[in-house]
This record gives sequence, C-alpha cells and structure tokens, in this order.
Amino acid sequence: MTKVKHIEEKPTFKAGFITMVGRSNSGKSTLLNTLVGTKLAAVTHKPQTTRDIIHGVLNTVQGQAIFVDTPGILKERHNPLAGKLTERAQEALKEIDEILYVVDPTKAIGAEERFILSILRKLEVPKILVINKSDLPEEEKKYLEDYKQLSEEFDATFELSALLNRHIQPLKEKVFEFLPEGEQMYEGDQITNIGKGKWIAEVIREKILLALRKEVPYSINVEVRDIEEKTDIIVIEAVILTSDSRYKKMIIGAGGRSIKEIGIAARKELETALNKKIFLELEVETDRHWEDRA
Ligand SMILES: Nc1nc2c(ncn2[C@@H]2O[C@H](COP(=O)(O)OP(=O)(O)OP(=O)(O)O)[C@@H](O)[C@H]2O)c(=O)[nH]1
Ligand SMILES: [Mg+2]
Repeated sequence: MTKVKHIEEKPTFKAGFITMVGRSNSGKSTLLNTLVGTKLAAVTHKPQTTRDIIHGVLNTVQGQAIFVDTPGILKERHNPLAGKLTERAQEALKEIDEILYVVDPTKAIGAEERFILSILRKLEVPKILVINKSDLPEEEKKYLEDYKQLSEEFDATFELSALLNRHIQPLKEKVFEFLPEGEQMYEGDQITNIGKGKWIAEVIREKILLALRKEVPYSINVEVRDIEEKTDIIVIEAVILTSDSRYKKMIIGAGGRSIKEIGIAARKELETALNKKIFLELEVETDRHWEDRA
C-alpha cells in the first residue's frame, strides 16, 4: 500500500511598505492614525504638520501592512523647510511596495498634484487613489470630479473619510490584496518606528500648532529631555525651541496663558493614551539653529 502524504498548504503571509503621499493637509496623518487604530501622527489644520517619516503598523491574519506617513508636498519657493520636507517625502518613495495617494476634493488640482503625479507615473508599484474627506457636504467638494478623472492612472480608487473612519475597510482589503508575500518586520506589539520621547514631542507640537496663529508652526520644535516613570506618575520634561524671541513670547502668551493651555491639552492626551497620571514640565527656549537640525 502506498502512503500518500497530505501536505497542507501554508497560508501566505503578506508584508510590505505602503507609502502615503499627497499635498499638505490632505489628511495623510489622519488616515494613518485611522488605519492603525492608534493616534501616532500629529494632525492639525495647518500645512506642514508632519516633518518626519512615521511608520504605522497594521497586523491582520493576512499579514503586516506598514503604512509610511510622509511630510506633505508643498510648493513654496521661499520656505526652506518646505523644500526639505518635500525632499524627505520623495526619499520615502524609494523601496516601497504600494502607494496611497491621498487627495483633498476641496482643493483644486494644482502645482503640488502635478508634481506628485509626475513622480508617481515613474513608479512601478500598485497605486491607490484615496479621495479623502467624503464626509464634507457636496458643495465643498468642488473638485471631486477632477480627482475622479485621475482614477484611470490608478489601480484602485476609494472615496472615504479618514476623520470619521468611513469606508476604511474596503481600502484595507485592497491594500492587502496588492501586498507581496513577505516577512513580518515589526514584532510583538510594536506599531511604529518612533520612540516614546519623539511621540510625546509630537503630541506637544500638535497642541502648539492648534493653539497658535498661522505663522508660528514653521518656527518651532519640541524636544523631550527626560521621561521619568514612577509607580503612580510619569514626569516629563520638554522644551519648546523657537527660532525667534518674538515667537517665544507668543507661545508663552499673556501671563503665561498660552503655554498653560498647551500644557493642559498635551497632558490630557498623554494621560489618556498612556493611561497614567502625567506631570508635564514645559519650557520655551530660543534656538536659531533648530531648523538646521530638523
Ligand atoms: N472633514 C474632514 N477633514 C479631514 C479628514 N481627514 C483629515 N481632515 C482634516 O484635515 C486637516 C489635515 O489633516 P492631516 O492629517 O494633518 O493632513 P496631512 O496630509 O497629514 O498634512 P501634512 O502633515 O501637513 O502633510 C486636519 O484638520 C484634519 O482634521 C476627513 O476625512 N474629513
Ligand atoms: Mg501629516
């Protein structure tokens, strides 16, 4: 009698990097946070919120998708930081498995879109067009049709709301469909490339951007100097660096009102996320050269 060995087919494990690109403010970081289910990246209504490449990991039975948030592409000739961030976003387009191009239907297709499309056309990986902000009323989504027409250049198109977590599941499924077979790159419960200090700094920076007027964002940076975890409390020391003493005054505010507001908002978010009491010590320093180190 011949024995027939039954070999069960091993389910394939898919893994890879999905880079999110798009104009500043289109909602890339919001989408990253929604896809991963954890607030990793800072989100504000101001352009150039994201400065560093942030990974967000989504583990499912099918495999591991690593979403890569990038600084928004912003075409502003007289803004040196914009140039640097645009370069960083382009750098993130190397060695990837998929692209999510996130667009905002309330903004006309402009120089930023044309620039991004010209880069995307040269890439031979699956590309998904994400038309975000679907929750907004029709009259605000004035350019929806223009973006829909770009669909033919993409392997799939989704209209969704990153903010309200609408129509996200079909996108996730498509992302996994396009992912190659691969090995898990992030182990255990690790879901990002940024460390705790950097993440805390990002929470604080987000609160500053939300609290202050338009011009300030480009001139600040946050550094976490110390994190001390005690049994019942975490003591965090952080400094806000700004290139100009004018901004230092604005951040502190009249009678320290603004810095207090920033501190409270940051502390609340950190306490919720870390599920522990936080003592946050915030200082403001002028440092003309932080942009060179950014
Ligand atoms: N109505 C609506 N607003 C959204 C949606 N997604 C993002 N936003 C808002 O759009 C603004 C920009 O969101 P971000 O996620 O910071 O955008 P970004 O593309 O990461 O921006 P940069 O980091 O500057 O490139 C914020 O005010 C978000 O709340 C959405 O689905 N619907
Ligand atoms: Mg962002």
